[in-house]
Amino acid sequence: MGNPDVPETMPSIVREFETVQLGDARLHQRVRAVVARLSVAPGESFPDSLKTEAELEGFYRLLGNQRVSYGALVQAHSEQTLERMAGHDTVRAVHDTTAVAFDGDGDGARKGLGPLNGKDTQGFLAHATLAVATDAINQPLGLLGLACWARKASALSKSPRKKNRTGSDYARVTDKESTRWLRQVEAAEQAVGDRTSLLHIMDREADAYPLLCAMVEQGHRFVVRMARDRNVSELAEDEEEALDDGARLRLSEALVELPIRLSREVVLTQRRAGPVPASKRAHPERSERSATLGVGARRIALRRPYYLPELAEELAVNVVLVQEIDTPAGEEPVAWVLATNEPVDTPDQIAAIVDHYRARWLIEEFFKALKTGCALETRQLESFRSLTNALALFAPIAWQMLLLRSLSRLEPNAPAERALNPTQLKLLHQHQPKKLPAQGATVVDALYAVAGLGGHLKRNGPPGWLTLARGMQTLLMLETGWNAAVANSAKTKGEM
Ligand SMILES: [Mn+2]
Repeated sequence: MGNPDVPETMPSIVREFETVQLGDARLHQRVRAVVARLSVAPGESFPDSLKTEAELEGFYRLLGNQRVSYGALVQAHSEQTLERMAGHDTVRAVHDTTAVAFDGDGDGARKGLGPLNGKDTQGFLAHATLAVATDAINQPLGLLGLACWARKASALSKSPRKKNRTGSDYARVTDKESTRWLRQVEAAEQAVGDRTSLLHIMDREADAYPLLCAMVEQGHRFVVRMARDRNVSELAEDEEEALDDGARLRLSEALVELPIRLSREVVLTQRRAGPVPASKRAHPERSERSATLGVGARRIALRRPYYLPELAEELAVNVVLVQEIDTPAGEEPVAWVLATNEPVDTPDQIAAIVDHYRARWLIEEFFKALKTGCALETRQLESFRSLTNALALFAPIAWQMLLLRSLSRLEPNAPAERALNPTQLKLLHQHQPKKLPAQGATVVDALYAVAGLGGHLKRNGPPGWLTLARGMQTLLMLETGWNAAVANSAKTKGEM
């Protein structure tokens, strides 16, 4: 029934941890018990969702345990992600970094955290790789990787020395954050092997010559948004070699008067301004609007920066220019320059590049689900180890909420059975009969019914992560109770 790519029911979170490897049977048992409890209450604080003192005590001990690491916890979830990728020819690996921030004052410094880009905040950075299907609904399949780190206090970019640093100075730094992109690309490729072809999607942070070079050389497929107006060369007609001097120019010059090969109508989502001026420039505030995008593409050679003499002198890539046409007054026009090693010969191929990049928003949503829905940033945990362990435990729960919302947005008329299991639908119908009819309910009905359980009012527009998480919590509690009751009655009656 339905699309074979989409699971018939929401999978059980507990399954994500069945394969967790911590080298200690009692720890395994503990992790599974904790996850079973947390999936019932993703938006609650720990003390509310873990009822007894002993459980709470044990939970903090678990998260701070030297033998529990977020890597091992995420590994188990990633193995399930790999299984969900079966049967997909190409899966996007969407990479991005998010800052997990905590107020610097109040509870005092947490162990192992570092400065972030805001004032009075401490925290850590999480770099995630989310698998996203190339099907009609961009189904999120789960995490393929997660890396967390805290900056050292000296890394704060306020010092004039760092501000005036040149490209060649930076090239000599060996442990810079940008190397995480390639490390995670290689880790994902290795984990996936040849069962599926990965296509790596990255935003402007990933516009680094060494990374692009490595992906081209190793044959890893990518679509990366470019941040810099690089030096480029025209390529000779028949060969992958740049023409001699004289043909050198800036990328922006090479894209002037690029013929528009296709145009697309898209809805641009609302975006709120970022917390600091720098991010306001990079991500200006905007309200939701529909836009016409004109798209052109060409092949060109990127020139190696002078401070990286050990790398290839030039790098042939395809460049796709996406530009908004007739932008309304007062709005910043959309303009993306995407670099890719995917073909751009036909309008369909060019359109595919735009679709791949637009699927990137799912990782932003995943981070929102993780941080807002699971109320991660307010949890009272005291160290880098316990906070990153909590993040890893919540990752599959956030993924599950993302799956429900993605289905509702992108295939609103799909039957509700595609997003929720039969028990959940039965219970939702009992508790929200007007929102979820017994027959013919859609995934949108299911979304509003779940959000309704979380206190959401339809006149307030689409539900946010918080109400959705609260509704999901109630539904999972109802389901757990229902399952317990069924198991109990089966026992007494000696049947089923
Ligand atoms: Mn980013």
